[in-house]
Formats: sequence, C-alpha cells, structure tokens
Amino acid sequence: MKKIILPLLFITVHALVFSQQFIPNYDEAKMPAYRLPDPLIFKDGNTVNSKADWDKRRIEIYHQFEYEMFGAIPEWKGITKSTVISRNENALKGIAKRKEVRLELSNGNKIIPVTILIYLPVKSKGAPLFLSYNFDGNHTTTAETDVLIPDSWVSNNKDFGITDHKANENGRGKAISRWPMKEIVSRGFGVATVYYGDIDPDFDDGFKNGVHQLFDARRDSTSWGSIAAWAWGLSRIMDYLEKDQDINSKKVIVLGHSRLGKAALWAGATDKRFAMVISNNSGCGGAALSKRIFGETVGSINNSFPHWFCNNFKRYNLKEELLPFDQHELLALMAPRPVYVASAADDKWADPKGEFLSCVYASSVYVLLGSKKFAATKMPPLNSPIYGDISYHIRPGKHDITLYDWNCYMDAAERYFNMAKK
Ligand code: GTR
Repeated sequence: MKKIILPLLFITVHALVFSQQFIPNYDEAKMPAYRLPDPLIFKDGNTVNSKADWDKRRIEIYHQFEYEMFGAIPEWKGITKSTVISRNENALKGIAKRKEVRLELSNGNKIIPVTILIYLPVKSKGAPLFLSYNFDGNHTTTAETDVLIPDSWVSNNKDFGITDHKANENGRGKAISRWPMKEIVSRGFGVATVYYGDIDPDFDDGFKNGVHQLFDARRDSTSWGSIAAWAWGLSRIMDYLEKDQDINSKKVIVLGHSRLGKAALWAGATDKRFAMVISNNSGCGGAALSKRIFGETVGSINNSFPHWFCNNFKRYNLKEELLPFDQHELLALMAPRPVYVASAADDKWADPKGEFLSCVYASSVYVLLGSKKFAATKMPPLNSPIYGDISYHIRPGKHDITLYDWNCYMDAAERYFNMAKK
C-alpha cells in the first residue's frame, strides 16, 4: 500500500506546486531582480565594436535562439510547385486585384498544399506587401464569397460553427476586423495571407503532421517546434513571392499577431529577405522579455503549448534566470531592418512593458549599425507611436489586431519606403 501511496502523494504535491508556480504575476513589485545579456558583448566577454564584430556576434545569438528556443530546422530537400488557381481583376469593388495561389510543398510522394490569398492595389505597381498568417482560414479574412475555405485541420470553434476540425462557410468574413483589406489596399499596400495550419496544424501530435512530414523524422532536444515550422513556411511563401512578377519582393513586410507574431519575428531573424518585421501582441516567446516573469512565462507557455518550441527550451521552465539570452536579442537579429513591436494595454498576459523594454535594449545594436537610438526609455502614452528603425506603440484595449494597429504599421512602412502619403 505504502508503495502506491507515496508515489501518488509525490505526484499530487508536485503537480500542485507546479501549477501554483504558473500562476501569473502581474505585479511589478513582485518581479525578481534580473540581468539581461548585453547583445554587444560576445560570449567570451569581448566587446562588439564594429559591423564586422556584430556579424559574428549575431551568429552566436542566432544559434542560442535556434538551439535553446525555436529549434533547428532540418535540411530541406523538397520542392515547391506553384499554380495560380483563381484571379479576380475587380476585387474589393474594383480597387484590388485578387488571386489565390496554391503551393505544393513536396518531398517524395508527400505533398502539403498551401493556399495564398493575395490582394494588390490596382493603382500602385511595386506596392509593399504585408505577408501575414491568419488563424482560421483565408475565407475568414474577407467577405468576398468565392475565396477558398481551407481543407486542412482547423481548431474547433463555437463562433465559427466548427466541431469536426473542418472549416466551413460559417467562418466567412468572421475575422474581417483584423484584416482591413480595403484600407490597406487604398493606401497602396498589398496583402498576402495564408492559413497557418496549412503549414503546421496547431496541436501537439508529436510532429507527425503538417510540413514535418516532408522532413527527416528523427528528433532531438534541439529539433524545431511549430513556431519554427510556421517561420519556415513564411520563407517558402517568400520563395514564391520572389518569382511572382506582380509582387515587389524587396518590400515584403512580415507581420504576425500573437503566436503568429512570435513566428513573424523568428521568420525575420532566419530570413533577411523580409524587409520589415512586425510583432503585434506577440508576448512571451515573442517580443516580451522572459526574465521579467510577468504575465505568461517560459514555464506556462511550454506547459500549455509543448509543441511550439524545442525541448531544450523546457529546461528554462521556472528558471528564466538561466536563459543565456532574452527577447531583446531576438529583435536585434532584425537589425538594421526595421522592426515594429505593438502592445495592447489590457493584454497583460503578453507583458506590454516587457515588449517595450525589448525595444529599448535592442537599440544599441541598431545604433552600432547606423540607426538613430530608439527614442524612449519610458513607455509612451497610449496611442502615441514611436517611429524609427525600431518602432513601438501601445493602444487601449485587448489582445487583438485592429485598424489602429494596421494604420500605425502603414505609417511606419510609408516612412521607411519613402512612399507618398495617400
Ligand atoms: C495564448 C498564448 C500566447 C499567445 C496567444 C495567441 O494562449 O498563451 O502566448 O500566443 O495564445 O496566439 O493568441
């Protein structure tokens, strides 16, 4: 009897302690004292003084994120085929050209289809393009009735009437508040969006579904999680965009909200073809500093989403002080390309202040590479964006991406690409 009771008692106490420790802290006063690694100090203690030094230091930081957090992407030996499957030259009441492109990522006889929905302004040739995943299917981003519904696995969702992991008509247009296509196109920008589950369905299945099927299945503690898979998918979409004559592939802005903001940041770090990188409310594992232990923590994210990061990242559960890097260094990996971080005041889970401080502490790298210093050390008031090569804003309201956010991103992109105001 004792033999059974003791282990049971141990497991129960352990589970209780563990869950207690994942109770989020929202009190600045209760945060631990923490020290952030300096992106401009090499692991051996030497200082980064020049661009050439930074190129070497960047590799050190990159590998830390790769092997300790997002996971390494195995060698890609497959091919991508692309087919335009629909065109509408008169979309959004005549202001946009729309097309859907089917990519087929394949390796041997495994094929993963990925559908890209693209809107381009009729009037502006060479328009900058926002590339951004959507959460529930391309058809949710628009009210246009002929945009395709994904065939891939989707999360069940009461609001979208999904109970069998299959998207259906009920979802059409349900996410349009997040996709102000008319406003974006009217300001001279294009949009390309893809359902993120086309690349990797967002559940813990042991990495057997999505694009993982196209790779060597052997895994170790450094192997990629889903966020790296989504980032990898953005690069494959970029491969296509580079070949599409209608697209200005030098002006592709990778943008993501929340978990997809984490993926956008890692895509920006892994692939320098993205001209600008935007993190909307990306929080823990995205733009927010982990060592602050505010809102979502490394332990809680790994506990809720064991498939997002590599197994090594789990070693830092409840031990953020041991992390050899922090998220300001993820932002620094974009330098000198512009990066934009945005928070929402009620989104405490994503730690707005931790997102802001990442911008502050990434700034030294941008300055070394010739940018102006990030223009704040204190959080700006609501709705008062700080623009520069590192941009930041915090708006009122909840975890979401709104027209206000998009307008700020377009303002920042207009400045960066020297576009005439529309
Ligand atoms: C939450 C998660 C966050 C964020 C968010 C989202 O549940 O804890 O890290 O990614 O989901 O993607 O909406």
